[in-house]
Amino acid sequence: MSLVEWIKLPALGDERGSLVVAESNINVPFAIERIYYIFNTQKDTPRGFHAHYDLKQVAICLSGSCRIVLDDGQRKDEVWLDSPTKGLVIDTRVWHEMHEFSEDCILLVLASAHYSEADYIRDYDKFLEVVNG
Ligand code: T46
Repeated sequence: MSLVEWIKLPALGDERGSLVVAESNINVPFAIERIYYIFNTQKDTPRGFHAHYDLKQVAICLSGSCRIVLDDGQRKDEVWLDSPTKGLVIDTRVWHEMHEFSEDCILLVLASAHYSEADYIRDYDKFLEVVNG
């Protein structure tokens, strides 16, 4: 089974432009406690390289594109985030990496909890121990 799960973010459009709605427990599968966004990135400088114990997230590329690697310790998937109408679920205990940011990339992340460094697993061997025992 694929690790890739998208949420529905249809553009409500008219002649004035497009509007997208993300709502807690409606099209976002958790209550949103925090948002953050990443920009001014560099193509050859990847980010991420961690998993979270409890945090659930949805990542949306508002502008530009980047490639996301998802890894649950058994399977690995890769997807391109390249549209403000595509929301990628990053589940708990999934190692994730963001690569190949385009110059204009703005990556918005909706998160299920406030920031806590204690929730990060930043070492890949430790991650494998946590998920595979
Ligand atoms: C994730 C991916 C998709 C804070 O102080 N508060 C925050 O809410 C966040 C998200 C970060 N920070 C600090 C921690 C670091 O000193 O900002 C700095 C950069 O964070 P980090 O190196 O973790 O950034 P990324 O891009 O590797 O990872 C981020 C999120 O941290 C992470 O939860 O899943 O984006």
